[in-house]
Amino acid sequence: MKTAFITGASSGFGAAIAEKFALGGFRLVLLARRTDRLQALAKKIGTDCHLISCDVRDGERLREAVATLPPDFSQIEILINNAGLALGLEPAHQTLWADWQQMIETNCTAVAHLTRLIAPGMVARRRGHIVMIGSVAGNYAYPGGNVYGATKAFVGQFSQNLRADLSQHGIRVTYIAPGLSGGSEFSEVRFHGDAEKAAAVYVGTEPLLPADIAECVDWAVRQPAHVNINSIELMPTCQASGPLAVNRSQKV
Ligand code: NDP
Ligand code: 8X3
Repeated sequence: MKTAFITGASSGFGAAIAEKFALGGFRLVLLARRTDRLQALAKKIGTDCHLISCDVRDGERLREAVATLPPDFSQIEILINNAGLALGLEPAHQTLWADWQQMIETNCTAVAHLTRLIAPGMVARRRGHIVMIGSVAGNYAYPGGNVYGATKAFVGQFSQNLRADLSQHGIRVTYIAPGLSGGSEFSEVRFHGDAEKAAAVYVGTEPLLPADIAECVDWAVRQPAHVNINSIELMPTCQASGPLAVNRSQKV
């Protein structure tokens, strides 16, 4: 039975990926801060799960959690770097510095750290697949995307550079960049718990859902071992990238 390690499994994409993988017969390591959510998910999906309550920004705790994986869960075949967040949609000069820091620590530093902790075992076994959840925000600029988009661009470039190092060891790396997605806590987190503002993001749209992202991840990891899906970008049909804009209304 293969073991998959999924970060951010307490909600949204991570929980949907866990459900999909459980159907596929994976053994799961599920990580998030909210233990009660992880426990409820493990009960629902009914597969073998090892739960890790951890803030990924706590480097010492992360190291300890990986070092003390029970023997049945210690040979990670698939790592899903999914835990992440956006905070704020203000223009760059009006954002909270603490929000920028939290996004960089969660979306960049912790992703790099966990990958650094898990990759050596994959290399030693010559088996493994690292899946990164990025965002269209890392591929296209939009007002208010500032540091969030930049953290996801980091994830995209990190994925490519990992492949450059790890392909010779038989390790696969896939970068998945979803667009507008509902059915998760993403927007509520982004707007610091303002449910009305969060709901407004999806008005008049039919966004992607966590199950759509789980479907892509599942497809990518089920390819034969000689096939590496480098990247997938998906958007809901109602979304498209906008044109380059020239602001002619201001004199500088
Ligand atoms: P959710 O807010 O529903 O899920 C985020 C998950 O990340 C939660 O399980 C949360 O768990 C976990 N998490 C956040 N911070 C930490 C932390 N410091 N330590 C441990 N776990 C943490 O959002 P989504 O499912 O929508 O987002 C998942 C990923 O997809 C993110 O990386 C996001 O940037 C990306 N994404 C989202 C899109 C969207 O529109 N929804 C589109 C494109 C990409 P807990 O709070 O319990 O710790
Ligand atoms: C989430 C998608 O467009 O809100 O990463 O940045 S978007």
